[in-house]
Amino acid sequence: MPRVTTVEAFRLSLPLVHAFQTSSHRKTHLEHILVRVADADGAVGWGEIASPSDPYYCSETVDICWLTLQRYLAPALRGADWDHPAQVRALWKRVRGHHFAKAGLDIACWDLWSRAAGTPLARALGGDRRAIEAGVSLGIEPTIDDLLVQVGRYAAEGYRRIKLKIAPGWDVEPVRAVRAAHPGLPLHVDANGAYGEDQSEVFTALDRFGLTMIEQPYAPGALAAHARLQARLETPVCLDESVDDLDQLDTALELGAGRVLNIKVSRMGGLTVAGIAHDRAVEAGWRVWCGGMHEFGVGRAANVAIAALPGFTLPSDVSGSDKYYAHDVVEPPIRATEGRVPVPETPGLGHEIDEPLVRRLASATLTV
Ligand code: OSB
Ligand code: MG
Repeated sequence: MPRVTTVEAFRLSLPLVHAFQTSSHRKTHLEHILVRVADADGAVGWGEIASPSDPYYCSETVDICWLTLQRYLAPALRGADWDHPAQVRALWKRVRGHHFAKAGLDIACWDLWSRAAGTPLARALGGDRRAIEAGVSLGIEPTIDDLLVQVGRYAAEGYRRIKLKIAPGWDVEPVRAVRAAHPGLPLHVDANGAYGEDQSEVFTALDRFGLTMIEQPYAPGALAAHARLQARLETPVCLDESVDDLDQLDTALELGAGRVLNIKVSRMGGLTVAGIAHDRAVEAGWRVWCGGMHEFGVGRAANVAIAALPGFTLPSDVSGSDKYYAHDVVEPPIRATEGRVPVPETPGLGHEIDEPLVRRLASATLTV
C-alpha cells in the first residue's frame, strides 16, 4: 500500500521553439509545475501541472495551482493510505474545481504505483495500443503565407491531422487557403470559445471545407447553443472548455451539444477521470481524442498513456516534444515518426525525468 510521505513541486519555465498565438493570447515561454511524490520505501512518481499562466483558457492559473497544491492537495495526499491510484481523487473531493493541480498529483500517483508494479502506465490504465496517432495544433500566424509554411512543414513530417486555431478575423480565409493547398489533409479548427451565437454564419461557411470537426466554437457554458449549432451542421462539433467534469459531460451528451469530445487529462483533473470520461462518451456514441496543454515531457507522457485506450480513434494533440521545446525535461524526449508516437513498454510513464535539470531550472520549489 503506497503512502506518500513527501510531495515536492518545482516551478519551471521553458522557451517555445515557435511563438504560439490563440484567439486570446501569444506565448513565447511556458511555465508549468512538476510534482514529485515519494513513499516510505523510496518509490518515486512524477506529475505535471500544465495550467496556463493567464486566465484566458480557464481561471486556474499557475499561481493559483501552486497555492492550492501547497495548502490543500499535497497535505491531503501526504500520509493517506490507498491501494490503487484510482482512489486518490477521493482524498481531495471536498476541494471544488482546481482540476489542473489535481491532475498533477493524480499523474504522479499513477506513475508511482505503475512503476512499483513494473507495469507501463498505458497498460495500467487499460490501453492496448502500441503507438498512438498524433496531430498538431497550429496557432494564429501573422499572415496566411506564414500559416501555409507551418502546415506544409508538419504535413511533410507525416502528422495525421492538422488543427488550426481560429478567431474572428482569422477563420474562413485561412481555412480556404489551407484546404486549397492540401485537399485531402485531415483538418480541423479550434475557436477556443471566441464566437457568439450571433456570429454563427462563420460556421455555416466552414461547414463546406470537409473539416473533421469544429472545436469549441462558443463559450464554455453555452451548451444549448452548441446543441443548436450541431443540429444544423454536417461537421461534428467538438467540446473542449465546456467539459470540465463528468456532470458537464452528462449534460452535453444528453443535449447533443456535439459529437466529439477533446479529453484533456489536465482539464478533467487527472487520468482516472479522463478514463471515465472516455468510457461514457464512447458509450454515448461520441468520438474522442486526447487534447494537450503544450505539456513538458512528464504531462506529454501521461497523455500518450491515456491515448492508448481503445476509444481514442481520432488523432491526438500529442505531437513530439520537439514541436514545442528544444530541450525537454525527460529522457528520451517524446518523438513522433510518420505521425505516430510509440507507447512505452517500460514501467510507469516510461520516460526518465532529468531531475538535476528540473532542480537547476526551478524558479521556486516547495516541499510538503
Ligand atoms: O484549446 O486545445 C486547446 C493549448 C493551450 C490551451 C488550449 C489549447 C491548446 C492547444 C495545444 O491546442 C495542443 C497541444 O498541446 O499540442
Ligand atoms: Mg481546444
